[in-house]
Amino acid sequence: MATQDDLKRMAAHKALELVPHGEYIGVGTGSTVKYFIEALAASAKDIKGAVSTSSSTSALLRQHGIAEVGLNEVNGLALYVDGADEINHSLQMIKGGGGALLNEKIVASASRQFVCIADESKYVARLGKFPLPVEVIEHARSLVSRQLLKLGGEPELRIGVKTDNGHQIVDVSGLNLDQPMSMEDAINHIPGVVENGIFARRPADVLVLARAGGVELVY
Ligand code: ABF
Repeated sequence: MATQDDLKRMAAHKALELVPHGEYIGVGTGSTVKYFIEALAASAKDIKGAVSTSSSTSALLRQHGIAEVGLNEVNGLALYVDGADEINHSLQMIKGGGGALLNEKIVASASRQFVCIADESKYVARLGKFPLPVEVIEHARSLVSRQLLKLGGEPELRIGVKTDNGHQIVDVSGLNLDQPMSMEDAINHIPGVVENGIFARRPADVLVLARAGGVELVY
């Protein structure tokens, strides 16, 4: 019986087939991405370098001898590989459980192809069971939380967490995400919100989905 970790590893390995030679790629954050970095390091893929999305991913790249480059040093990226907390059948996602949503959305926006790697538990018909991470400026946190309540959410501060960019995160339950693009825009228009974890304006281009029966590419 395949464990969730086995499935994450299967998706990560399959994603290697989509990595072009001789290009810069973006690399996301999380445990599925950790398996991707390990597989990339063990493969013969000769990428030019990787743009990281978090200090934890930078440490993994360093540990595996994969050259890291800054986003300002490249003119766009061929490919971005990252996990998700939830992904729907339109390949729109909730991300940010790992706290790296701002850098992930930045690097995803710079990439020509977004490859999401996930086990079947992340593949959902409707987004929103996973509480939505929202990155906020600390001194505006209460103001933002009141606005999120008006949108139907129940915000909860992620205690003791500061993002790599020095902000706080509130995790918002109970939002209706049936119109994910509208909600993504509405939340980002609240003064004090830095970014939110709805990836609907820039969804994934392909999902590498690992199930017990095997791995499939979903477009
Ligand atoms: C990351 O992937 C985050 O956006 C998301 O929280 C995470 C999923 O983590 P894991 O791969 O560990 O399930 O990009």
